[in-house]
Amino acid sequence: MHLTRAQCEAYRRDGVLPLGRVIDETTVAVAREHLEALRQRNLMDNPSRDPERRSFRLLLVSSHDAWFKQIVSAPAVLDAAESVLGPNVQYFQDNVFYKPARDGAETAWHQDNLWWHANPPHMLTIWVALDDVDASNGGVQYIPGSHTVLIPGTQAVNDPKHGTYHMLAPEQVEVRRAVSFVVPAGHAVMHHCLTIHGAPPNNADRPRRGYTIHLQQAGLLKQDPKDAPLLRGRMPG
Ligand SMILES: O=C(O)CCC(=O)C(=O)O
Repeated sequence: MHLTRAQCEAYRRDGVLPLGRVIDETTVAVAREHLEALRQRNLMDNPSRDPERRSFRLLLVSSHDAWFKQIVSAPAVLDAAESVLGPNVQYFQDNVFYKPARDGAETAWHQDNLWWHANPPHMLTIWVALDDVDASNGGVQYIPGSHTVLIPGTQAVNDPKHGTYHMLAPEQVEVRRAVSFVVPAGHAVMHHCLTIHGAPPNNADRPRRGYTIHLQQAGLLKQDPKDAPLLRGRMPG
């Protein structure tokens, strides 16, 4: 189902919108099995800067396991994206952020367009919970209305896989304005590529697995459709 006018307005105003359920419980259960198989294959890295805490990450999940393409193309995912990006929707990436129980690391505050350089910034993320997620197990926090401008970060991160980049230091963020959501497994939250977001550590006794689908208005990043397939509508030009 496409978003209502009120939901579209809320997304345009806040840069973040809870979507409700996007995949059913059976699909969640199978997704967990597939993720575990990927982890057993040692495909996930752990970019945590804290030696005491872990944060398993895998980029381009569906290129390692094509089963995930069915989540990327789930009608509720594409309907939500189409409602705000327009009729032509193209894949960009799908990633997983797996914070284990008790020692899951934080995600520093950042804006996704730091890496994507989308201009105009017509890209978004649909963050799909594969566990019941809330503030206690490291639910993502967002700063509503922060999606108007890219802020140069001051916190250098040396990512073993992706080199050095600068995320936002907490003092650069209006942390007291942060919002987070209760996101049951199979539900999702959508955010704009400039919305400031981050996540606290997972100190709970249950894991926090988030599967992220990153989508663009078709043709925006000039990628080869072999790597970034069109999911709805047509390519421009
Ligand atoms: O799940 C997380 O901790 C990070 C997710 C994220 O950065 C994103 O969805 O863009």
